[in-house]
Amino acid sequence: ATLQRDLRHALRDGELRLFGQPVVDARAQVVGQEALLRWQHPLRGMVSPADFIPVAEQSGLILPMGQWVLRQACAQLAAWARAGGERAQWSLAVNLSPRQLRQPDFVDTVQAAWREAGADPRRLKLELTESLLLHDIEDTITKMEALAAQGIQFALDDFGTGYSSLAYLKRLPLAQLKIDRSFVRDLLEDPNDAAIARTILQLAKSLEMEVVAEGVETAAQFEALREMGCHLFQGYHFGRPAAL
Ligand code: G
Ligand code: G
Ligand code: MN
Ligand code: NA
Repeated sequence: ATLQRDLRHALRDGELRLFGQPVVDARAQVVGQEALLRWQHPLRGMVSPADFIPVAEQSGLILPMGQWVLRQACAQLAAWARAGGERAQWSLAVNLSPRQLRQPDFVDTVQAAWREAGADPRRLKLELTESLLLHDIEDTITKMEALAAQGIQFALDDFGTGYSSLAYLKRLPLAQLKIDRSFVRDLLEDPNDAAIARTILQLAKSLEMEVVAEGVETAAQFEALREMGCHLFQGYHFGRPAAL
């Protein structure tokens, strides 16, 4: 309850921060960032979203908070574009809660965010989790298609841990699957995890989607995934979440 009250203040008093974690290609060159929310609490210190997102979801605060993240991310994209150089080419991925997508005005909200910031929507990625597929799938597809028509790309986060039906996977306008880090962790020791990673890569290839391997912590994991044909990577081996 105090967390919920504090969270309301956090939004009002500007205690939220947007961190970023690099996404790299097969040459380990940075091609973008994933935006990760942080809460700089005056007494508790840096609070992880794992602790406050569930509270925000329950209270509905996730909606104004998610809107803040979207605006902040679009402002960051516009700033990179103005600065020029390699950053101007970077994409920025934003994590969405299923509740945000269920808002009737979600498409308009996202469009307003990139328009008002002057960001290129083709650099904006939206990350969804499979739990989203539990809700009105037709409505979800309609909204995703409207945003995809603006140039925005979608990624399915934590892939392999949820409820994805392959029938739905084919119907969603997804640009990327993100292999959950639980499969990457023991990739070199556990043949089952290696088989899952290979299967996701094959599936993505036939569906013409990109794959991002998450949670890459060692050069050996990077090498193994590259040999499997993975093109995009994220993890502590390349960079930890840091202030954007
Ligand atoms: O950054 P960290 O590992 O602490 O993130 C924990 C979880 O919080 C991850 O599942 C991540 O996707 C989620 N998360 C981070 N930032 C956001 C955000 O802006 N919105 C939502 N809905 N989830 C986020
Ligand atoms: O659920 P999602 O994939 O959005 O979660 C992203 C979070 O995963 C990041 O905020 C970060 O804290 C965590 N993360 C990123 N890279 C690594 C990694 O290499 N190892 C571990 N253990 N966690 C990571
Ligand atoms: Mn994510
Ligand atoms: Na993930």
